[in-house]
Amino acid sequence: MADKIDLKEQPHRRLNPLTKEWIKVSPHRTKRPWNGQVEKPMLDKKPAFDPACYLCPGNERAGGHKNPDYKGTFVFENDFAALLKDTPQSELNDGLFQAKSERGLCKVICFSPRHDLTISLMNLQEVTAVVKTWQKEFTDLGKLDYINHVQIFENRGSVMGCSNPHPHGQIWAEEIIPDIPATEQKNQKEYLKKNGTSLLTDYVASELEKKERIIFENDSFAALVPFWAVWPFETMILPKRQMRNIIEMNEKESTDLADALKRMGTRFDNLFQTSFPYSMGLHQAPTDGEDHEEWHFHIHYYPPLLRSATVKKFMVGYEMLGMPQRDITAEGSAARLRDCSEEHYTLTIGA
Ligand code: H2U
Ligand code: ZN
Repeated sequence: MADKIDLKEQPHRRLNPLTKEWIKVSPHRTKRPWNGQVEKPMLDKKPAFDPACYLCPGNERAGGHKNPDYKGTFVFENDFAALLKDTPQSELNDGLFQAKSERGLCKVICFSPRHDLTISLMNLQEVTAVVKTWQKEFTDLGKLDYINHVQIFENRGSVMGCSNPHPHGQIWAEEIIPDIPATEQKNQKEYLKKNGTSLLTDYVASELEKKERIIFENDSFAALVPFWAVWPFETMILPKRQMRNIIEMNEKESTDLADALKRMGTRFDNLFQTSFPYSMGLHQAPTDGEDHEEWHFHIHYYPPLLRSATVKKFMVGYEMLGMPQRDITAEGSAARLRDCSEEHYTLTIGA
């Protein structure tokens, strides 16, 4: 093998140790200077209450349910749940044709009664209330004997297929551990067995030392672009100390997580001066009654945007058939997000 690889100049691939998948990086293609395409900042004002929104307080949802006049967060069982509690256990076992019934339940969480807010525009106390709601749901759902995994997530923006701008997230709680957290678990277990320490606890500590992919930190959390990021502005929020799930956080850590969520959201919105679309979600230890010493909970953000509020990355062609690829490096993306202000653009340009 020749000299040390030049991650800034040479085409290369990087390993994601959580999934054991590779990402191809072509940094030489970004020699042109960054010209963060100038588009008009998005300043459209939404109403604080929308009579046509099925998530606003007091409004009617599908099936005749009426939302209460809620003041903080509000949780309800999804009227079109993808998983049902009373599915009978059954399976198809016919050679290449395999199927199993799935049991679970789905909930929707309104983050705020205000139709016009997002995590980045809510105050710290309001975002802390979202974190506390996640903790309560994780605790309650995790106790159900047929629930072994609780997936908390937020899907935001019309390009992500989310049609309702009212700030909300979802929870899918189910019997099985879905494939992605199951793979992360397998690799965290293997790492623990080999090294005697937790993969992500070691990872966050060495990123904090290296600094080049860190976006910001507070006392309890670090926000970074992972070395193996696939999406141009993919990020992670990781607790600095090992915690298997969000109910291991103390009061201070819960507020610090809210602080990190708000700051991450604000930097994202400021990057292209738009209400930044993404899918984000928590990965935590399963609620299957096992110890899970290997787990270090974390949040993934997967935003689709590449160069501006309207130019998104498509995973097509070679990527659909071969493997994912990116031009801008994780370090370049981290630098851009690091340069973003933590004052929301709509508040500073007089919207
Ligand atoms: P997204 O917009 O993030 O996809 O989620 C909204 C969820 O709200 C969606 O899963 C549910 C949909 O099933 N929903 C209700 O539970 N009741 C309604 O009246 C409309 C939508
Ligand atoms: Zn609404």
